[in-house]
Amino acid sequence: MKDIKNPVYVTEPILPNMADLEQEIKEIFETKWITNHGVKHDLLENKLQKILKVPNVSIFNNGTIALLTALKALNLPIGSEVITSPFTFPATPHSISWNGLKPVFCDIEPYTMTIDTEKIESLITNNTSAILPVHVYGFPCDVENIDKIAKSYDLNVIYDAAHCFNTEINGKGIGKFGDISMFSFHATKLYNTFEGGCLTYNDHEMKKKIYYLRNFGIKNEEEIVDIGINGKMNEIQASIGLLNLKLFKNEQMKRSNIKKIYLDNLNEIEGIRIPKMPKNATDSFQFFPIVIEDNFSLSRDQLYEELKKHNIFTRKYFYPICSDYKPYKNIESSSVSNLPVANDIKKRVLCLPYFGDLDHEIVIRICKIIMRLNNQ
Ligand code: T4K
Repeated sequence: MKDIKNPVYVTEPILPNMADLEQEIKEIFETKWITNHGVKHDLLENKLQKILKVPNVSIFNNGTIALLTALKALNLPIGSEVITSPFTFPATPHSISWNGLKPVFCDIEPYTMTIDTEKIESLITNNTSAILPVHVYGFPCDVENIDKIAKSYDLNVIYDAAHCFNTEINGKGIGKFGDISMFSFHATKLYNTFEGGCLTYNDHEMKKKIYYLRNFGIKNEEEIVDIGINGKMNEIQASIGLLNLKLFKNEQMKRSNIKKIYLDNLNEIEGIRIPKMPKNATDSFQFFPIVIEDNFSLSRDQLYEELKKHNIFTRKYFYPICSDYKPYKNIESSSVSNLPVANDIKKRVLCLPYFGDLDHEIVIRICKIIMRLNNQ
């Protein structure tokens, strides 16, 4: 089998056409308006509102600051508990902690790897203020059940939707569920503004609150009305965002072709499970995770190392899980007995290279290597 010469990474960003970007930058240089809610910033917010099919969008300099701001905007009592998934990026529980709130980890279900809604209620106490589920890899959480639980216990719901740009559930933008959702526009995401992110929400009243929080709490030159932060997206980021809006659908189409090749070649391999998108949701094509079962010849870690020898750099998203991190490992909900599924999945999951420009020959080669390793 021919070697893969250049390293293949888990993802590659879409990039705007250089000449188009130069034109955008020229306009910015002419006006000298480079940040603080500029023309391109506002245009991007408007366009995203339509694309994401949501009533309100506020864009940010990155997804983590957006998530911090979402929690702040809801005025959750300091010291109260927020139930979340441990199977996520550090930004999720850290945003809870940075707000003076306490993360409480709930186990995940094994198929979509999102929060197990059957296990949420047993974690609710008098001190619970919110649920922060994660649509991990773009697999939607059980939004209906979460909504029911939140209503019956009067809890807020903030979704970490970092992985599901343009996902719809039953034709509805995924950002319409819960009180607030956060999308990330980081370089590693299907749609990027280099760094960036946004919040989406239904309550129009929230727009002003979030606007102030994003800009130091400044209402006008003489009034500071809230304890805000600097979460503003600058005009270069916004320009990249506007240009990448023209590219992400094509990227999704290219990734869907790559997904087909992976499915055709990996479906038959014993010991490899490929999680499926629920029928009522569209795929964002963010990641391509596989789950290594006991009857595969190698462990996930062995497979990861073997693929590296072939210049294929997969990622163990998400290993370790958040309940393993130093700041969280001693909290009660981090016990392995509370999180059996997350602790099992963290040892089995592997995200394969997945981006539009990935050569189809290389995808086939990756599959063949995996097949050969299983038959050794
Ligand atoms: N919630 C969830 C569930 C998240 O997954 C994330 C971010 C957030 C919240 C927070 O959103 P942001 O504040 O980031 O907007 C990456 C990203 O840094 C992070 O944004 C992302 N999740 C996470 C899943 O992945 P690393 O440390 O794995 O990235 P890195 O630098 O190792 O890059 C991975 C691969 O991507 C590289 O091997 C090659 C490729 N890459 C990366 C960069 C940065 C490029 O081709 N170009 C690039 O510029 O965290």
